[in-house]
Amino acid sequence: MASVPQSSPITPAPVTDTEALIIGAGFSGLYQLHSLRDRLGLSVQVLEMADGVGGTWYWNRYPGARCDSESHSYMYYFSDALLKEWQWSERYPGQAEILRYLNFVADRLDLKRSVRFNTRVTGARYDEAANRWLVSTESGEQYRTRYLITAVGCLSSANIPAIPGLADFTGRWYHTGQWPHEGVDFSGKRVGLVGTGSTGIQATPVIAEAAAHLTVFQRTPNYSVPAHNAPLSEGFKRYVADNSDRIRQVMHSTPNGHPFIIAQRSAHDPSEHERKALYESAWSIGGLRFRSVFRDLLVDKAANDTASSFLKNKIREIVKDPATAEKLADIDHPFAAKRPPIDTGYFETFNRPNVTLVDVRADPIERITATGIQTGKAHHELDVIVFATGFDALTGPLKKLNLVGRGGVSLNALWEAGPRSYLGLQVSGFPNLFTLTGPGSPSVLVNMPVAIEQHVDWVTDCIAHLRKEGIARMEPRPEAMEAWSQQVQAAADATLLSKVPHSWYLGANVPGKPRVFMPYAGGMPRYRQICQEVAQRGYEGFEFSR
Ligand code: NA7
Repeated sequence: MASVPQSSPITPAPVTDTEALIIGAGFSGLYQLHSLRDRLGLSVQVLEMADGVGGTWYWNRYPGARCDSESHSYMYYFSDALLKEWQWSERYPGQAEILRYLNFVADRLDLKRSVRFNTRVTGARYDEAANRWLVSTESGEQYRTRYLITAVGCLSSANIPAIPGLADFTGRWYHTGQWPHEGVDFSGKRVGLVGTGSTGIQATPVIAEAAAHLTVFQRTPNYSVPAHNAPLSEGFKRYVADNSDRIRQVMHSTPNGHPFIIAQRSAHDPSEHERKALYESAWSIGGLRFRSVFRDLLVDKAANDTASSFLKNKIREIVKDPATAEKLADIDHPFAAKRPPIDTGYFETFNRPNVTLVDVRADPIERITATGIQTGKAHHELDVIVFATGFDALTGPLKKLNLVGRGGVSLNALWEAGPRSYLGLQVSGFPNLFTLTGPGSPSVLVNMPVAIEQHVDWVTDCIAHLRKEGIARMEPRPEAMEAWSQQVQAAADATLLSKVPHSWYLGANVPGKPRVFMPYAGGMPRYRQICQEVAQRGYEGFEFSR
């Protein structure tokens, strides 16, 4: 019999005090750290569960991982010095280059000394009497902070589908958002890839090159526009270096924060012949710019139909087998009403002899077996399964933090019917908690660094204001939060975005998740203006206490 241990005195874990605590060391956490520590002079602790900086770009190392924003817009614009010192190599930055960039910034601004790596936050509770947040970590550390800032990203909680039998699979399986650092050797392997969102569309051509055979399991077919990725010319690099003010100004003026202007014309304006020529030209330029060819593609279904039929015809032109082409082109939602992917040879990949497409909407996956995937009609023998099945977007990463606010109310309980926030920045009942790129802010609908810089600058100015005025506590009034939630819904309803029932913007990709449109679709300039006006009117809608 094991001896009963003598009762030993329980030593409470020492508590580390800090003025601000930031969770996450990706794009937003790093800039927030710099702003609070180096501009306002606060003591700041960042907690990061990875062993390096990078956030999304630390985890998403799957084959073909690349940003869909053009490289010269996917960087910080707050510092001319940083802008001058960095040059991208390609039109779209690959994962490894983005990670190098974020490490460059972190080193250049000496940020890593304020980051505790390999530290997963497991809970944070607001202590009302002390007006402090108590943050605990997986390894039992405790932190006490006045300001708690979540910088956990929007797409960082992997959605691994609960398909029966996964535990029986004798091969290897991976989720694209948790990719092994050493990579995966596909040579000689029969690979199954589940999911045809942006990630699946990026990974398919690269895996097909390496694997013996690739079977793509498609539930919802998707549009895709060629990225036309290429090394940047010296001329373009010079243009970027000489025009950063102009590029910043364009990014700040467009609804999606990208460095291109949306045309003023309607898709109904030109003749059919001219419209086709405009789409052809946009197709040859490629990328997310395709959307900017007409102003009304996201608000007018008939206008959108012209784009979607052009893109479906492109699929039929590219894919040689008519049955496969039909499965790929059988798209049931308006173009760009779900996140529009861009690709490098995606549709062309289905012309390879070693690639098969399985339509799991017509023939659903029933289970995973020891040796593959069983659909209703066939068993697909596989050595490796890749889940490109996306994320529990926006709310998933926040829910994992187990935040408990005033009166012991948990955020997870409060958001059971869907997220509610004021400006996507704060939640009523959670004083001094700021949620960078949180649900209710433009976040994933915008080129992320633009959204992040706006949020961080607003939060930094706000904290400076609280300190200057001697305000101890800030949180939104419940009625301001309710009104903003209605504005978020109204902004989505004014577009085609909220009309797609199977979109992750609505939470539809995660079984049981409430269907609430999460990001603010009113555009970044409008959002920026609203936030500015709120601050100028003495932080209208927020409650302060001393
Ligand atoms: P997405 O866009 O959510 O795509 C996930 C894909 O996986 C999509 O095709 C899903 O089909 C599919 N999926 C999810 N669960 C299943 C199951 N159970 N069976 C079959 N297929 C499934 O995630 P991504 O990683 O591609 O992109 C996320 C964002 O990252 C992207 O938008 C960019 O902003 C960067 P569905 O459409 O739900 O029918």
